[in-house]
Amino acid sequence: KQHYKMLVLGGGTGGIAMSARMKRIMGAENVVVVEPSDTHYYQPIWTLVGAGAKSLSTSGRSTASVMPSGVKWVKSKVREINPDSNTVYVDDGSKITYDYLIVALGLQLHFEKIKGLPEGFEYPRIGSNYSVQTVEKTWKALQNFKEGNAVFSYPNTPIKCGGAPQKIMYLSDAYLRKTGKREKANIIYNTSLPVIFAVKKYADSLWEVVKKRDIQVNLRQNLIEVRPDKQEAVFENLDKPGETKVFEYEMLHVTPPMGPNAVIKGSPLADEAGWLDVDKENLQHKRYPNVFGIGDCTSLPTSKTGAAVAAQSGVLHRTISRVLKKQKPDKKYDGYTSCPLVTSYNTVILAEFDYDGNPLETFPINQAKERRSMYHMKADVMPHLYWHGLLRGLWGGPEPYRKLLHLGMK
Ligand code: FAD
Ligand code: UQ1
Repeated sequence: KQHYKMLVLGGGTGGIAMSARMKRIMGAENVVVVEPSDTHYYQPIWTLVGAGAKSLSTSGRSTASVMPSGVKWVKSKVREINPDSNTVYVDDGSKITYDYLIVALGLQLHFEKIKGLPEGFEYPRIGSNYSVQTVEKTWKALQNFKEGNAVFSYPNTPIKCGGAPQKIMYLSDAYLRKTGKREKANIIYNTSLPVIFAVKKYADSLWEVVKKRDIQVNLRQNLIEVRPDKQEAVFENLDKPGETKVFEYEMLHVTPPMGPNAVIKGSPLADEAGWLDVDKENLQHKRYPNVFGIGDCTSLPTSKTGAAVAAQSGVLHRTISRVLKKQKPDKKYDGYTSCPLVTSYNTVILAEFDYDGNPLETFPINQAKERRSMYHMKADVMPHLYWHGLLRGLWGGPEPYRKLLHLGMK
């Protein structure tokens, strides 16, 4: 029988960051992490891998190397969570009991909800930056582009990193310009959303970018089928049920539908939609006070990103410290999230905002402008901040720096 004071489910961004922090509070011997994967991926760099600006191998490190030393790693999948008996059942047949539970299981990709996928990825000219298996196919499709439509989709579900479906489009545009093929290309962004970006300040800038680059944006278009043998993508018009449109493509980038982790969805921890039902300010579960959540698996009504996980990790650290001392949580998460909108091989619009969609910018400059400095931050600084800061429980988001940098500015 295995019993731990602190059980962490998932060894992705949130799970590793929190296990490092929990080790600091209670000692490594009291912490266990359940994670089936041998490799831990820094997913944000896949945007640049899909565009040939970074290699896939730079995105992964062994899970063993990111696990805080002394913390127990159970290399298996969680099968069932029973919060009424503080028990988790694992795929290898064992059961683990806990005093406190942190759920960091991420979300699930649903390529299979698009007719013709995932089998369609066996054909060329189609890729997706959203999975390790398909991200290099994006780069192949881009390199093989000769002439025709380059089509980019955005699904009709919540997704992680809401900007990523269009970042690869701007990079593709830049690549085709660099290689002299842009004149033979129609670049088409078909999004399920009624807007180009959820926050108006950045949406205004992005509309300028698409206008300047001659990119076609079609709102409320949802990818429902891929016919890879004919290089056709079928979209439904979400405002006119039953109306579909077929786009021939020379290149297709798919952002798959996403949804809650099935293990959470099938447990008493889920809200109606299947997300982990946590308090939006202190990240404690709404019905089970010894359960906490972080990241993409949660019901937190903000855009799902690693930057959000960073800010959440600082708040959750504080919440759990207080709960362990039988005190009330006091630190509040404001919904901070960030999306470095890569608009070319050397420019980024750095979107940062809170629950209310109000910009919450770290630097005292207008971040809605395309900037080289912010590209450098995304491509070269962020990976270090991730591996050596966030994963070691040392980076709780940029809030202190924002406050410092804005001192005397207002
Ligand atoms: P994850 O890091 O996905 O971890 C979930 C973990 O749970 C995984 O390790 C998985 O193996 C494990 N797991 C799943 N099911 C089980 C189970 N049954 N049992 C045990 N373990 C399980 N964020 C940014 O901040 N900036 C960006 O620029 C950015 N760009 C992105 C671009 C792309 C293409 C993608 C895909 C993501 C991007 N993100 C970005 C988002 C960011 O990577 C995620 O929001 C972040 O990793 C979420 O962390 P998490 O811990 O919630 O989930
Ligand atoms: C961030 O904190 C973070 O986590 C390490 C990211 O994930 C990769 C980000 O993309 C961003 C933009 C931030 C925010 C950090 C700063 C310095 C603005």
